Amino acid sequence: MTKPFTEYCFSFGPWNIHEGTDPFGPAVRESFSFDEKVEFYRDLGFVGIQFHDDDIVPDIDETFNKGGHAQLMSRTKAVKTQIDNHGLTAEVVAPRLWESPLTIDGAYTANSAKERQYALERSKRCVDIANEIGCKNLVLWLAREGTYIRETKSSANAVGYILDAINALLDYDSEMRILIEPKPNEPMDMAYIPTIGHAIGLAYASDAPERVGGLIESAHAILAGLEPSDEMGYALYHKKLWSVHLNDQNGLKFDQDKAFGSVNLRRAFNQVRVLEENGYGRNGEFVGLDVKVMRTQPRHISTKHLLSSRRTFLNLLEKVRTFDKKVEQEFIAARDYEGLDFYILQHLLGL
Ligand code: GLO
Ligand code: MG
Repeated sequence: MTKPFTEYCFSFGPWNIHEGTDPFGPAVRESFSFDEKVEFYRDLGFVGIQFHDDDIVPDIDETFNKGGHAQLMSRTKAVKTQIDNHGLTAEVVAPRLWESPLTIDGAYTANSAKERQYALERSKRCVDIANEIGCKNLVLWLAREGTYIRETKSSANAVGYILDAINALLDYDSEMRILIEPKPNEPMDMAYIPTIGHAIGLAYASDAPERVGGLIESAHAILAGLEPSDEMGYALYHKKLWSVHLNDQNGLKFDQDKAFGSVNLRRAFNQVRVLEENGYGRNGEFVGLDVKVMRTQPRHISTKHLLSSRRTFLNLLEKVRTFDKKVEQEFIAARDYEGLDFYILQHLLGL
């Protein structure tokens, strides 16, 4: 008999503990160093780290130009020892392709061939770093693959460029998996891969469909005007939901990354429900959070959003597991969806 599933593993990224900078104002809290952040994970109930390549090797391009591949690997080895010592795992590594002066016009879809080449080389270095840190999941958040005005690029060619990059990475390492994290806008006006359907289309078109999947962030789905739990269900059906970034979003505005469930508890309940009912986590998938703390929060209590998002997930998991399926089925059989609607609200309110 298979063992009942009892424990989800949680992850977050170092950027989720931050200084409060926004487009209109500077930092309001002193930074925590990476060494300090690593100390927080276990205490907050997390075992996985979502990395960017340059979280592991700061100033990655300069380091590579000066010390070459060996320098990247020696720094990565040191971080591997450090996280091992804390009992932590690298869940994913993502090339940060949106900060370099060479990715101003996009990375894989830049109009300049030289810039596209940089994006690919940087991604290959990221694969090397992922391997060295013991991780087989490469996340591609395609931040600048899109346009501010349509006429600057060809959307059809852009899809081809992204696919070429994915194929080149699949070929570069025959074990690495690629997780595409779609987002419809921000920083771009319009992104080329806005939803999980677009991402999964690319996966099937790639040279190794079994190694290309997706990562769904709640806020990104909401910004696309979609229901995050249905986006998750779509990817789960295709066996391509390999990570999630749970958070919340209050309407169609900038990407807020609010604490999970803090805007719409029922929407959060439905995300936990679709994950739990479709076996998410049973093959080692992490419950990732991508949440920002409010700018107002004093530094010494600027990790509460992580603690509370994780607890909200677990509280809602309890709600999913204690939901009376028999009653649910009775309402469905009678087509009494009004009755079911109210029953759910009562359940969520603990009544
Ligand atoms: C931004 C994205 C970003 C990614 C991260 C991982 O909107 O959600 O935070 O998740 O860079 O690649
Ligand atoms: Mg994210």
